[in-house]
Amino acid sequence: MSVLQVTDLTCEYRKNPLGIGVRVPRFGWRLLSDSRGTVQKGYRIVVTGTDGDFGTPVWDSGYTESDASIQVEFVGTEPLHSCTPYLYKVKVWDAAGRESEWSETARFETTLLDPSEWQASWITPDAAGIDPQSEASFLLRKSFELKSGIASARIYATAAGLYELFANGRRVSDEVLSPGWTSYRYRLQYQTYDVTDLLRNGSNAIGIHLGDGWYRGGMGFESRDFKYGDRRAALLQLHVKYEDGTEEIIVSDESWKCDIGPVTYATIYHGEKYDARLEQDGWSESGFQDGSWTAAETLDLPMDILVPQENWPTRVTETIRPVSSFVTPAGDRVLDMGQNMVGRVRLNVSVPAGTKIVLRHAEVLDRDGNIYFGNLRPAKQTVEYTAKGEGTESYAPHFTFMGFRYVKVEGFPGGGTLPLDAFAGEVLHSDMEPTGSFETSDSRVNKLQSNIRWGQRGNFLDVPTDCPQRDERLGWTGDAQVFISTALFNYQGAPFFTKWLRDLKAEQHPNGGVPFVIPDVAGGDSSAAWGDAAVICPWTVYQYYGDRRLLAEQYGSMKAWVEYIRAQGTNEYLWNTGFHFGDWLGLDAKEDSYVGATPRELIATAYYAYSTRLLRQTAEVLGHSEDAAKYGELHERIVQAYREEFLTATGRVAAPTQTAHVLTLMFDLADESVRTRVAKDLNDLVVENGYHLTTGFVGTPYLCFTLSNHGYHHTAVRLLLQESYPGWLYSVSQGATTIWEHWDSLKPDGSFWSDDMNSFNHYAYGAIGDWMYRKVAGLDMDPSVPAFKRIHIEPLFGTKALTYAKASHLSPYGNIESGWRVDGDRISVNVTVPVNATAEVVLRGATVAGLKESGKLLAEGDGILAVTENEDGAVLSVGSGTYAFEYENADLFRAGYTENTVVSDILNDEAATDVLRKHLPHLFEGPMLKFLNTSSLKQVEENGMARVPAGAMDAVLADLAKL
Ligand code: RAM
Repeated sequence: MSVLQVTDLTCEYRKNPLGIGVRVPRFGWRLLSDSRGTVQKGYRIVVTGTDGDFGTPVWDSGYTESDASIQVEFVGTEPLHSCTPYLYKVKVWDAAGRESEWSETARFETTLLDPSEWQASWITPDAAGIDPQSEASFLLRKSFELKSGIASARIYATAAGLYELFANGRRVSDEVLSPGWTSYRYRLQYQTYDVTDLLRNGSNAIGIHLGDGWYRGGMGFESRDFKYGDRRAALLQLHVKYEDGTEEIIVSDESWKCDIGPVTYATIYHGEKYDARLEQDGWSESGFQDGSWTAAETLDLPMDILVPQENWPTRVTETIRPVSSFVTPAGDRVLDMGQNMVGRVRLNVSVPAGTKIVLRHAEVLDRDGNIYFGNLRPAKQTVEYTAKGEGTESYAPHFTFMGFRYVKVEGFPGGGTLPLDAFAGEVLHSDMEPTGSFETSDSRVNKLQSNIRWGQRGNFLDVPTDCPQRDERLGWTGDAQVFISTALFNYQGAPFFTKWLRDLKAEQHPNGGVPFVIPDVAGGDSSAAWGDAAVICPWTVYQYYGDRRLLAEQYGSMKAWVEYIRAQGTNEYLWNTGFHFGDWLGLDAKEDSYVGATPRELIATAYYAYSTRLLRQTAEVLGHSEDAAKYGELHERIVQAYREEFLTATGRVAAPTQTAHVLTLMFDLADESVRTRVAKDLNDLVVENGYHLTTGFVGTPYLCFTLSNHGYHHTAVRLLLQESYPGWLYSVSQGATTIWEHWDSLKPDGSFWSDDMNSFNHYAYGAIGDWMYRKVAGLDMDPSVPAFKRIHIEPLFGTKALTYAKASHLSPYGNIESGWRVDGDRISVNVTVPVNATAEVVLRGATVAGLKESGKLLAEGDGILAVTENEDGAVLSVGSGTYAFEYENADLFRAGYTENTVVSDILNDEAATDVLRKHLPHLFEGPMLKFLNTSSLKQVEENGMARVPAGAMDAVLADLAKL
């Protein structure tokens, strides 16, 4: 029997979600098939109410001829009700005429679809009883009676602050740092919890533990101390449904009782103090005596900002043990987690009452081996725990998080090294599904990939932040924009960016300008390459997930940003006014400057062109044809203005920087006739710099792409593999476990970049990951068809330095794999294409006649839809399935030296240097090579001073060709 199976049902990207807040949810599923080339021809989806009777559905699509298996919108015969569970199932037919079984039944549940359904009030301790300005956490509780026959119970809750929820003495959920961080002035998420199993008939109690968090803890660098509000508060509504069909609703109101909690201090930047002696046993249980507690008072906080949870919740996603403990030269007792991580340390201790254990978190040790706090700026990230002295106590901070690898421990009984089993690192971040893997034959590159992922984990704690440790941890738009594409390869990020982009839209200025950070706690106006996040991020989410709805939602915001730029200055086609961060942290910056040498107006205009192009494409996708034409024309004029201002007619880029060349090529700003020249100039800039980059935040993400796209993939790979400063592997060689903010955060001599801005966990330069997936492993998308429905596989191979690379990406349609290996002259390429997708596979250097698949000579059929050959190699169109291609090509992995190769390039390669030395030994005597360093071999031959004997250069070239 053949297999065609429907799996992985999702509703709004989630499996069996609670708390669906939209009236038209979108469904998706994946398909399994035991034969190649399977495409869905039609589907049927049936959604039914709680009775589970699919015979009386709220929506039965019937057989629907369509290949859509993602983003399928609900079109029920009746609207969805609030707070109601629904069941659904799917079956499909494929083009070969097969019909699948029904999928397993999945469920989703709606939340409060109408804001008027909120009956609860915002509550906080009565100011007469508890000082609202107290730094201590608050406990809020309510006990109540329930009848027997509870069928289901849900809590909808949130806080102005951070909260932990308890029912009858138990934590209701493993989610932490709820309700997360949004632009609270406009939007505040509430959470939905299933508490059916925690409640019982008779007496019950609910407790809320309330802290300040992002809301009131003071955010922003340079002591901005930004607070959203003056008083914390909680909001809760419990819906209990009984088997007899009745319902009871319990809400937060003045009947609640309040007290001070055991957290005596907590803020995001500075850490937490906790006194376990202040714990009150049973405080969230019904029998607890709360007679001495203070009443709650209601606060008039807005209700119209409430939105159901949009992002993945934050959770402990991994627990790591310290790898060692040691005493530093300064005498500190320090733990090494072995990994720069973000989260918290859990203590498991048995110590006398009143023992105070202090944990101070830091990222690095200085060159003397002492723990280094300098780069944290004012952020203390210190945790103080005072024990109650009753057996083993387990504690981890409640309302904060730290970015650290090392922990200085004070007050721990005994001396010398610390018992490792008393400490565990709890890694916290938005609990996104991992969707990517990347590996090569070079373990240093694999470490880089690991560092990129850790950088993402640490800085995707509900908001895409620049860094997780110093007094910043902010949603810098530029950083998010450069990294989003890499991020979406590695993790499922649609809900994460949907939430953040809605915040961006909410906080966009009336003139279309975009604040530097979202949520905006820093003020500041718009900068090129930062504000462009408004356009680039929704477009990227659309490309990865086909999320047209997000694109439609953000369209106004995208357009407002482009119109904002257009309104700047006096020339509507150039952006040459205002403040810009420029090529932030570029290495060609002037002494004592953060801003790289590439002119800011060049960057601003290049991004203006790029955003306008994406806006035009968005208008096309959304069917706004007038806008598409309008922005198409605007784009052309910007490109024209760019050429006039920043390019000579013969293709010289006005600014001789790597970044200027990169943007010119990546955003298609040069006329075709001069592109080759721009690319060659860029390659020369890199080669002349000894295969080192000089790019900052703006140029770095695209540097290798532009080289690879224009025939210099060899150079790109050598940049990747460059171990000496500056380059990606420099930090790896220095033992980094995350990506650094500066190429030389830690200098070769062991000293640090200045304390004023030096993060060891900054994902921006991790943007290289995108290129690693697409160009090194060759796993790419066809940009004209979103969500990887049409895949593009084209490994570029590169140099002999890498002998294999492989990547996978779990796309909406299923897992994609692309991997290659070279063994002598034999090249094998393995490809997996998910069902209902197709791929174009370009096998560089292959001929159709010499190509085998799974051991057999290539022929159309069995998934292989079409085969052609061009100057690059064999080009195949394939359907779903797994393919093992094999061919031989002796030249592909040659270093590719020619008479145009520059001497410095030869000198960077030991084997090539030997060739030159063998045939032209005299060049190595005296300073001759210093004269010839930037000359090509041809120029050397022509240079009389070099005294190259007749025929010698031919011998050099012949030998080089063998490398
Ligand atoms: C710093 C951070 C951040 C960057 C801004 C401009 O605060 O490095 O990453 O985007 O500056």
